[in-house]
Amino acid sequence: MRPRRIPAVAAAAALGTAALLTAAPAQAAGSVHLTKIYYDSPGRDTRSNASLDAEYVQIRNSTSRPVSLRGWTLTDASRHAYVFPAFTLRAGATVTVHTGQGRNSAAHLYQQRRAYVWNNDRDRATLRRSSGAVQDTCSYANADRDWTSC
Ligand SMILES: [Ca+2]
Ligand SMILES: [Ca+2]
Repeated sequence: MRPRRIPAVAAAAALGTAALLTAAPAQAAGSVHLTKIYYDSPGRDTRSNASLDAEYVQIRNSTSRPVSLRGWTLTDASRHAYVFPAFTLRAGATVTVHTGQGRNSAAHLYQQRRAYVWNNDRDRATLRRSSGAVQDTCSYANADRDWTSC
């Protein structure tokens, strides 16, 4: 046994093994995940920038640490891809990714598109890490509604 482990063992003995085990779930890491897709922006779809920006996806960081989204991607079922710029999503924060054009801030990112990306009837959002690994997905198939929770 390495000397470094001795304090941990001593701490476990002091707290009691049960206390140590039950403490683990309370530290559940949380995740960065999709929470909402507003896929049919209010009113007629005129492709105005205001209408494009009223179409959006929200992503939340429920972990206790900031997460860099740089190089992450958000794609639809037709593989239109948005690549995140240098951006850090703070712990507990939500970022809204608008379809149209605008100026990025701590809470709002813009895909800078001139056309809609989230279909009004059905689509699927996939959030991938910079490694390409799938972080989360959110699908919908309901033209009677304008948005979905994920
Ligand atoms: Ca609409
Ligand atoms: Ca689409």
